[in-house]
Amino acid sequence: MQVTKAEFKCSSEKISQVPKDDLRDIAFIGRSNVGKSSLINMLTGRKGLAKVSATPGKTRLINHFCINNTWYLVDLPGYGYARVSKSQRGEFSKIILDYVLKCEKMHFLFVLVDSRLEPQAIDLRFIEMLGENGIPFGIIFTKTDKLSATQRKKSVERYCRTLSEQWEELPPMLCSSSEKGTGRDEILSFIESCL
Ligand SMILES: Nc1nc2c(ncn2[C@@H]2O[C@H](COP(=O)(O)OP(=O)(O)OP(=O)(O)O)[C@@H](O)[C@H]2O)c(=O)[nH]1
Ligand SMILES: [Mg+2]
Repeated sequence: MQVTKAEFKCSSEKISQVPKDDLRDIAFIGRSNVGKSSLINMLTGRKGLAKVSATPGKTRLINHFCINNTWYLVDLPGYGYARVSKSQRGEFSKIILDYVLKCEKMHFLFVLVDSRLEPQAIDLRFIEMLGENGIPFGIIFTKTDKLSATQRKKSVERYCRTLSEQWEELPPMLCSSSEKGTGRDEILSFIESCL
């Protein structure tokens, strides 16, 4: 798929505010700082479209970016960083859970994980929650420019082994580097097949 047009549509504090059209959402979630916003910029070829920061917790709202006037890329706040307030039970904020579990626009979710790290407990809990709720998702390994080809392969294999302990069938998995543009064609083709 070619991205011919990418524009910011809106930021929503809650799911009642997301666009009320029938375009479908492809969303990115993952730990704060994993590279969700950077990946949106890389895929759209628009550097400043989604706000990137070296400080975790940059994205706080549900951000819709309209692609080719036909679907949305959605940038979500990260989990695992901001201290959870008393009113927010559990480790995933209400805004994330509402969007992922209740928003009807949500068509497919990519869980981004840092390719350099061993499987993180919080990501595994999030993935388990998706499985229990039948949410369609795939995994994208980010920041692969920081690894050699061998290290990257080992990292993906390690993730597969960990997930195999719980899952009979593994989710789709893709690799990316927003720095180098790696994975762009594969991710866009995958999204095209989803839509
Ligand atoms: N080397 C490298 N750095 C990256 C890559 N993607 C993101 N980064 C860096 O990682 C940091 C976080 O990137 P963001 O895209 O803001 O991460 P995020 O997941 O949107 O973070 P929150 O909005 O805080 O949840 C920034 O300093 C980016 O420059 C990548 O592919 N390679
Ligand atoms: Mg972000």
